[in-house]
Amino acid sequence: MSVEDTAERIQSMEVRGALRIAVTAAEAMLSEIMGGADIPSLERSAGVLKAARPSAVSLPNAVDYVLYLSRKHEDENTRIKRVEGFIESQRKARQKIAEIGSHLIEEGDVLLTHCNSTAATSVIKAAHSLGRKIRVFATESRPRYQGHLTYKDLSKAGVDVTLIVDSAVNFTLHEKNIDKVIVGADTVYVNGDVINKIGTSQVALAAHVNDVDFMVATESIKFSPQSLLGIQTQIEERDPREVADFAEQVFNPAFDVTPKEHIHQIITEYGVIPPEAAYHILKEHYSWRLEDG
Ligand code: RI2
Repeated sequence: MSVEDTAERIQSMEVRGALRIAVTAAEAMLSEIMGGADIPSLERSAGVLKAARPSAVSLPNAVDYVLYLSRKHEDENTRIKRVEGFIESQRKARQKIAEIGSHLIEEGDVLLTHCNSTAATSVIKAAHSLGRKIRVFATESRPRYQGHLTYKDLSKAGVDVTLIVDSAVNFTLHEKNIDKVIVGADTVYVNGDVINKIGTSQVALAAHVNDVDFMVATESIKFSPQSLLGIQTQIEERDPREVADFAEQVFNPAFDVTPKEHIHQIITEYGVIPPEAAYHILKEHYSWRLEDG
């Protein structure tokens, strides 16, 4: 598929979810490399892909890493191998998160999740496949109802899952004795604050008030090197018609920022870290991006 088509599928959310966006964009760049694209044309493709969605840092991280590898390796076969290796490393990171995260889910746990994070659901499914008896409450996640995907995916895996409307979170937390909240991330800042689907910060606030653990499952590719430079990620505002087609004035932000004070743990492929340790992940694994511009 062409770079333009891939960007369009990401923008329209036909391809969505922070990791899937990143991997799909890297695959589009890989096709270009296989077609013999030179560095200037790869740079152009990277620009088109990065503009598709602004709030998931996994997208520029993946695209820029493919560019970095391409500049570093002139030989086409080596380039292809390295980019394929990078894409494979993302699949492995996901497996590792599921395995590590499953240790945090205990027998009898009642969980709540928001939106549709395949990182979060992979943790839940891994715990379920270990035989833990768990229940999950999943928010619908207006306006695009990604929670329906969560419901279908977890049901299919045999997990006991119940759908709730977004505004039922606070009530459900205490009424259903939720033990833990687990969500995904689109971007993790150097200070440990997390950007995720709109409403996540309200879920975290309610969890904080109800003294419920709040966990974020995320690959390190969603950590923001730009935040080391003090640059904030743009919060995407989407088409008002996603919310209502009759209203003249609609504000439709797709994401919000959950402060680190409301996050207990971040589950990454490198282990479970407190949000404050985001700095170390960035320094160790993403300094190439700052060097490369
Ligand atoms: P995974 C999604 O954004 C949600 O905010 C979700 O929590 C996050 O990406 C991470 O998704 P959108 O694409 O990579 O639905 O864990 O706007 O699947």
